[in-house]
Amino acid sequence: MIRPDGVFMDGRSGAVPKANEHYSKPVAELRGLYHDGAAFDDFLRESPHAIGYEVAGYRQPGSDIFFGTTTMYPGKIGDEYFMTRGHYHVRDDCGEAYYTQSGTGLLLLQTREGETSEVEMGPGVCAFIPPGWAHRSVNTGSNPLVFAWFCQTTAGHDYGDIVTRGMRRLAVERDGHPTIVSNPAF
Ligand code: M6P
Ligand code: ZN
Repeated sequence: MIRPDGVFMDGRSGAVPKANEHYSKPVAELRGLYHDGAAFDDFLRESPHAIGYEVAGYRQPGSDIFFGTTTMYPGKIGDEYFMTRGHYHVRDDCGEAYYTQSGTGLLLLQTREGETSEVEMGPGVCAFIPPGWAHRSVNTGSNPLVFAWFCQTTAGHDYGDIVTRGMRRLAVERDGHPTIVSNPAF
């Protein structure tokens, strides 16, 4: 029998002391994701070791659900805000929830059929990601964006389409404000 537990997730730092899965994603590994390749090269020359985001997860073997935090650092590559890679779930019947604890951001979503949507991320807002919708989070603020996520363990990450084509819409800064624009390269 799997035992119940109480898991503290720090809403400011994203720290999860009981997490048993962690990774840090260096910006250097996100080549090709940002629309301005020259700005990406400039950024890496200045900050070759910058971290874009960190993920901590709590998973119990045999359980159907797992959860954790994502901590996204603030920054931009050219005019495009720091973001996660973005993925569909391998299982088309699995959604997810992102409960923002601190910071400000945007969640970009799209379906394989070509629909798009955005959800504003801010403290106390729980984003509902329905099955079938790819999702990418973007930190549009000047502080870390920390959110808790809750997902099925068997959902799986499908990056394929997004790695090769990008997403249909981008979150960029225009006149000092976060703005959603069509991705000219899609
Ligand atoms: C959230 C969850 C994770 C995901 C992470 C980073 O923490 O959805 O499953 O891995 O964001 O997103 P990505 O894998 O798209 O870079
Ligand atoms: Zn997901």
